[in-house]
Amino acid sequence: MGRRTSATAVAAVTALLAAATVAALSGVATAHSSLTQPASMSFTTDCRVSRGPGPTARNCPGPCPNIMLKRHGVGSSSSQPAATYRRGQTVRVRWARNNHEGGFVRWALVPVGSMMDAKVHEQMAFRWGCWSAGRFACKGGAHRKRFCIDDALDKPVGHAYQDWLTIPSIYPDGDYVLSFAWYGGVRNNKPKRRPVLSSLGDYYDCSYVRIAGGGVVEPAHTPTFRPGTRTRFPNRCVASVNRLGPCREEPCTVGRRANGESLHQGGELVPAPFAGGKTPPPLRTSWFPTTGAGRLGINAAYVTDLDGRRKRRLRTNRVNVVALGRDLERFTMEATVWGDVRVDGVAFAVPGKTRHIARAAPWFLTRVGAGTKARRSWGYWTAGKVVKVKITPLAITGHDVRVVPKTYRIKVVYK
Ligand SMILES: [Cu+2]
Repeated sequence: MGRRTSATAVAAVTALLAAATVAALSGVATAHSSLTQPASMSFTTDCRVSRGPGPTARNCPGPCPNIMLKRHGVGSSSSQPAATYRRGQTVRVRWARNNHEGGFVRWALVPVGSMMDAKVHEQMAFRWGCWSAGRFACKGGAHRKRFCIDDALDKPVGHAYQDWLTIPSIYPDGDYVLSFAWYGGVRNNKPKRRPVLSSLGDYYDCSYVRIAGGGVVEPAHTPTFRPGTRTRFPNRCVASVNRLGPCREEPCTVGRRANGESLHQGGELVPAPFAGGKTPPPLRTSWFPTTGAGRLGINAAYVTDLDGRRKRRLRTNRVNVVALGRDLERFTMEATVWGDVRVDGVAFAVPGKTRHIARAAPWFLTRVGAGTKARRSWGYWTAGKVVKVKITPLAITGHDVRVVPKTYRIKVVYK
C-alpha cells in the first residue's frame, strides 16, 4: 500500500483494511486488483460495482476508475504519462494478485477523450489473456508494496501477475489511455474446482500512456488472445464467465448475497470474442487522431515466393533479373515502408495496367488466394522484357505528407 501517500490515500488504506476485515469475518467474496505497471491513474485497488456491506461498497463501473484519482505527479494526466511506448515495442505490464485467481484480462488503448466510454474500450481492445498469468514473487520492501500490495496466499512471499504486450502499430503518435479489465475471477480462489463458480465482479483500471515513434503507422491490427506465461492451460483460461457484463456487480451470486449460490458457472474458457474459433474484427488506425504532417517512403522491395519468403532484394539503380526455375516457379513482390505518419496502403503500379493496392501490412503486390495460405502469383510481365513497377506508400488525404515512391525495373527470365 506504499502507492498511497496523500491524506486521502491514508483514508483509503483504512477503508481497504476495514474492507478486508469485513471480508474475512463474513466470508464475503470481495476482491481487489489493480494495474501496477504502468502506474494506474487512480489510488484505488478495487474499481468495481458492489453494494456492500459497509466499506466494501463501490460504485466504480469503469471502464476507467472514477474514484481516488491521482491529482498530480507521474501518471496523473496525459501531460505526465505513466509510460511512453513505441509502436511495435513489447512492454511489460503488471497487476496485483491480492490473493485471487482466475478469469481474463482485457487490454485496450483508447483516445483520452473516450476514456469513460465502455463501448470504445470494447471496440478498441487489442489483446486478451488469462488474468492469472506470469506469476512472480515480490522482493521485499518497496517492490512488494508496489507490485504485490496485499498478496498473502503464499506467505511469507507475496506474488503478483504480469504479461508482455506488443503495442500494435496502428496508433499514431499521441496520448492514450491503457485500459485494464478483469472479469471471470474464481470464487474463493479455487481454480481447480469444477465447475468454476462466479462471485467476483468486473474490475477496471487505467493508465495514461504516450505513444511516440517506433515503426510506421499501419492501417489495421487484428486483436489477439494469448493466455500468457505460466498459465494452467496453453490456450484457455480458468474463468467463471467469458465476458464483461454477466458479473457487473459483485458478488455475482443469487440475490447478491455473500453466501448466495453463484449466478454463473464456467470452466476452461476463451474470451467471448474468440469463442468457437472466431476472431474479432481488425482495429483501424482511422479510429485514431493523426499527426498532420510528415513523410512516407518505400524502404525496400523484394521478390518473394508465394509463401511470402523473400528471395531477393530489388535495386532501383539497375534492371533486376528475376530468374524463374525450380527454386522459384512463380513470384510476387513485397515492399516495406518508412515514415513518421500513418500509411493507409501501398500501391503497386505498372504503366498501362491496373494498379494493385495492399491495404494492410505486410505490403504485398498480390493477395492471399481465397481458401489458401499462398499468395497469388504476379503475371504482368513478359519473359525477357523489362517492366517497371512503381511502388507508392499512400498517406491519409488532407494532410501535408511528402510521399516518396520508388520505381523498380524487373526482367523475368527462365533459367
Ligand atoms: Cu481482494
